[in-house]
Amino acid sequence: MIKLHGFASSNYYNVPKLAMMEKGIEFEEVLAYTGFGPNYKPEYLDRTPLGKIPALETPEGFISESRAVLDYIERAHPTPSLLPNSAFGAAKVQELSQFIELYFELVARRLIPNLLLGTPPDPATLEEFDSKISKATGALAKLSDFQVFAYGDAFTLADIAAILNLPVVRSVGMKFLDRDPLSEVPGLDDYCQRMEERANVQKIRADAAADQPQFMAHLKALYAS
Ligand SMILES: N[C@@H](CCC(=O)N[C@@H](CS)C(=O)NCC(=O)O)C(=O)O
Repeated sequence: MIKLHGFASSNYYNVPKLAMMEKGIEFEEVLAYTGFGPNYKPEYLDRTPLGKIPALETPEGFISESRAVLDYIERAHPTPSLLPNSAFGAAKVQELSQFIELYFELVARRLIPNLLLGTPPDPATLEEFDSKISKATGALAKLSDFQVFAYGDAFTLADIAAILNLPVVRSVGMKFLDRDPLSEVPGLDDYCQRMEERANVQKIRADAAADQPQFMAHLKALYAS
């Protein structure tokens, strides 16, 4: 059986997890936190070379990088597909997914340590977050109107990217700028509400909430040693 290594409060871990749940693939979850090295599961560096979560264990070996993991899942288990049939549609879904990851998630990620630890962010980093997110927010409406799904008339990888990566942008904005930087995106609030009603998304959220205390305890123990 396929094994997914990582932890439930990681958004990147949840990308292949949600994809496999939506496809009805059976898989085993193997708990592994970040911080692989001399003090914690050093063997993982042979499985996920930069020590990133997630890693997918397949009968042929390990795959890291969520984008590659998704590609494997889609090819190994083509139905139900999480990509439109047409070449153009599939590319548009990948375009939107990559847009969200590069211009939202990776920008917000720099402030996640502040969010987790409750420390004040570096003012220059916060200013950069504000200006980059406001530019990306204006552009997002050109890629999706967020009517029904993020792209087209079915649930796709673009929905997975949106559901799992946009909330952290909101959390960073609310915490450090006192406003939701995504509130102006037409259709997005209703779309997010609809997506949160999906059973698999609710399971992802519940698992993430349940993992949070253990993840924080892991970080404390790892970085205190
Ligand atoms: N590009 C990677 C990013 C994965 C990533 O950054 N995962 C986080 C957990 S949410 C992580 O492993 N952080 C620890 C680190 O970067 O050393 C992917 O798409 O899988």
